[in-house]
Amino acid sequence: MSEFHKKAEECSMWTKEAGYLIEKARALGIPLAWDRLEKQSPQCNVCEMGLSCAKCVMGPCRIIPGLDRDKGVCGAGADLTVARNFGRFVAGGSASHSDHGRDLVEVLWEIGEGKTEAYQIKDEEKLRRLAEELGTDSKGDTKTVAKGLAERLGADFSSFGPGLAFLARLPKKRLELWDKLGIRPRGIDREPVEMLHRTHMGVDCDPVSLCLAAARVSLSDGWGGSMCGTEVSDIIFGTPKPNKTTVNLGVLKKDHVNILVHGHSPVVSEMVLLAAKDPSILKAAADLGAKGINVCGLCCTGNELLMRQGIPLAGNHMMTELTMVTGAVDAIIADYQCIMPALVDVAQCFHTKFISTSDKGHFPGAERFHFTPHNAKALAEEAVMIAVRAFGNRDQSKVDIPVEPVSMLSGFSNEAVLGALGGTPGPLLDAIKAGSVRGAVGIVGCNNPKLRQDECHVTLAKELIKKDILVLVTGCATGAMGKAGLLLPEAAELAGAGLAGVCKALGVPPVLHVGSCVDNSRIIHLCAVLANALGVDVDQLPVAASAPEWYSEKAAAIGLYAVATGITTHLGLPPMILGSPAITKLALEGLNQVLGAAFIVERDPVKAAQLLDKHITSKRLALGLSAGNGKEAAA
Ligand code: XCC
Ligand code: SF4
Repeated sequence: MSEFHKKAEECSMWTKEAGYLIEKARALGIPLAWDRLEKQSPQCNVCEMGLSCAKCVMGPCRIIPGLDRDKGVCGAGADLTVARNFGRFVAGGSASHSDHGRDLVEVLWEIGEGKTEAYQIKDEEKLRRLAEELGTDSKGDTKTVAKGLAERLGADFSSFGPGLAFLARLPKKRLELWDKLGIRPRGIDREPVEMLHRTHMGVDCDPVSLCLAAARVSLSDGWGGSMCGTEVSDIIFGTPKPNKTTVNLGVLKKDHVNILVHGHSPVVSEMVLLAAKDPSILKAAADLGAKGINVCGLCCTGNELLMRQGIPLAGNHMMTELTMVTGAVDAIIADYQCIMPALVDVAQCFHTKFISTSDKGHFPGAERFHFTPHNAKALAEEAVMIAVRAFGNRDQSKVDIPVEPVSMLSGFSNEAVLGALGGTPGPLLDAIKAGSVRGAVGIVGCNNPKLRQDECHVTLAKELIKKDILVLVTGCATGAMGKAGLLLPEAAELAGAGLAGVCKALGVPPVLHVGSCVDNSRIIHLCAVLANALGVDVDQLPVAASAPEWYSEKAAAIGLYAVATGITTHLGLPPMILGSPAITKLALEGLNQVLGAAFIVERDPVKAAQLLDKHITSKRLALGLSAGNGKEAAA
């Protein structure tokens, strides 16, 4: 047994390469997230329950009913404290996605104004199609159409616009329900700001009202900011088409300059990719002995490049620190979100340069650039040159890339999926009706060091496809599925007979990669398309969502907008709401009566798959369809 395999075997981590690199980091005295988690443990139980509050300086308060501390100084009890905390948590996630979406709309506007040369319209057809859908000029010259569309979407961020443009995609019944509940989102910026206001001491003191407001905030993200992010990114950088690429740490190349792009925005990473093809920069790399410049992705900006350009994915959230422990990473170029501040410290233990690119995301100790649509090209070239020079300082004797890359397919935009089916949702609906595809589950999101890395993602997906449930995957779940080989057509072998047959006929995997975190908007859009085609509301579809290893505020926003859209959502870990039995009950049961969907919390992925299967079966039966997958007898 090789040294690598021995160490990996001994290690308790899920992925072998992670185990190996964690050991290596420990030997070098470099602390990682798992070590810091250990030092933080046991974590504060009051915070975990959502019962601590530091929203004013009469506090901080800990609400501990059993200990005769049932109210904060202001008089807020457990339910209100949990609701206020959860509202702000969701507002944080929504604001992050939506501010990212805004960046794309701004670039589109700059293109329309003729103010940037660096960015162009790659998908003119989608530009015009969207302009027509949203009722802006779709016939003029490209710039006019781009400007008109950008201004229409820009108006959705304010409070005085005509109302969120993409809401027209929803079934009428869902919009009527939102109006009845008062949760139709009004402005993309307005909703999170209003949540900050509502949760100030002495504003909204009704926990249920706050929970409904949180749902409205999340909808401004899913049907607003995130959808802008996805649709406009497609217009500027191209709508994804199926492409073959690779995933895993093994995508790093010992004889190349290795650049990892990290964060979320394609605005920067697409420019880095272009700069890495510049002949003069390639020559500079060759002069230092490099065979080329290898740009790979991390996290969601990695997913963006994977979807559109087939750029290999080096890893997901919990792999980000470890990439540098290979000694092979020359630079990490990062924009915003999910970039652990620890990365700068780890980089300093190696020759790796850490470069930050967003004016919103400062990382002390990093080389700091401020990318704008005007300087993007020049700055990307400068950043890539920093990586090239770092390659010159790399100690090749210390390079240690412990695994080989794994092949995968990416690029399953809704356009690509429906296009492959002849342009209409009909064939997909037929497969669902026939029971060969019994339903679909979107597995989204992060890793969390509290869980065995990737295990929940992979186990859940395998269990679901076995039951003829198609899986759509986004964000950091992608790295997990890819490494496990589930993003290849051959994985159809692991699926039930019905799903396997469909996958083989179409040559697609049973787990389809549909993009980054903001691209969960593709999933809710597809659900709306299917519901409209069937003439039902979204909550009647045999679909569900799952975030088995989630960690971030954004994941909470995604989960909530999925539920508010009518899609029951599984979470591997509970949000910090357990301190309020009333709100917990609302989340797990009550929402079913209100929205036709609710949360399921289950840490064990096998049990979670059973619960999701049960949910899908009940939706099928309610639609008058067979349970499918040989379940008729049981049903
Ligand atoms: Fe972040 Fe989007 Fe989560 Fe990954 S998956 S850890 S949010 S990068 Ni969206
Ligand atoms: Fe305490 Fe109320 Fe202030 Fe929160 S808002 S810190 S519960 S006094």
